[in-house]
Amino acid sequence: MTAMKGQLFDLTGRTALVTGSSRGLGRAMAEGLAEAGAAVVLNGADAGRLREAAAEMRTAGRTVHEACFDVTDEAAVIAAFEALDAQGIAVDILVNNAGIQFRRPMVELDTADWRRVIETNLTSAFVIGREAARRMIPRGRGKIINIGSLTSDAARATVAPYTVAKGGIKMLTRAMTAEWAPHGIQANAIGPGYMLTDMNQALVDDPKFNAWVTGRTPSRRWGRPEELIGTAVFLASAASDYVNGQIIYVDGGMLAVL
Ligand code: GCO
Repeated sequence: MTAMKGQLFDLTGRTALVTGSSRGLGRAMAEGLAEAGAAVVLNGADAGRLREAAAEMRTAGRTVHEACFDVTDEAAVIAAFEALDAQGIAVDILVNNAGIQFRRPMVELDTADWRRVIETNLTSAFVIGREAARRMIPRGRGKIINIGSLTSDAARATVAPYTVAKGGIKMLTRAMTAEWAPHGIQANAIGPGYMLTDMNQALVDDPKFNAWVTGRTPSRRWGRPEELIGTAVFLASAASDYVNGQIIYVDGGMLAVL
């Protein structure tokens, strides 16, 4: 049903599962989706950190559920969805955000580390996307937002598994569109630029890399996690009902300019 004009970005009555949302980009997006009216299911593998984040959001008046699982543990993912089913909690919006970084030149990279990054950053998005879609398809609607990266489109030395995984996220998003758009599901991606997160703290603290990011980015600065919220709410809402298979870069213009 087409939303009335004033309700295009309103997420009231919807529930969003955001993986890796105890902190960083996932936490910022969970806060933003809640601000737009959604109930949120916070996810993390660390029970203490998850509980703390949920308590902070509840104190702010948000409707928050907790789903503690490691995104690479398929059995735990399936059990988490079954637990949500049992509580009558339907995931209307899925944000596949969880991810790790591992910086090492390929000639020094152990295959086990390669596999760990691919499993966490790409395969988990397939598994969790599949579990969400199995429940969205009968409802005839759903929103899936996969979190890519600048490296979905451009490579940087020493982050090969991350780059390959994020390139895969872009194409997985299109594969989801190919199979699930006919069922009323919109699958899109967000490509964050260099954002101020714990994962990037080592880069921020490196004067040379920091100077490269601020010089190479047309906006001449790092991005802030909360700067993803507008795009996340857009892709989670009725405003994007005819947007499918896209990746929207929130990168200060870095990918657009040589
Ligand atoms: C790196 C960074 C990047 C950013 C982001 C850029 O080592 O280059 O971790 O991968 O995190 O993905 O879009």
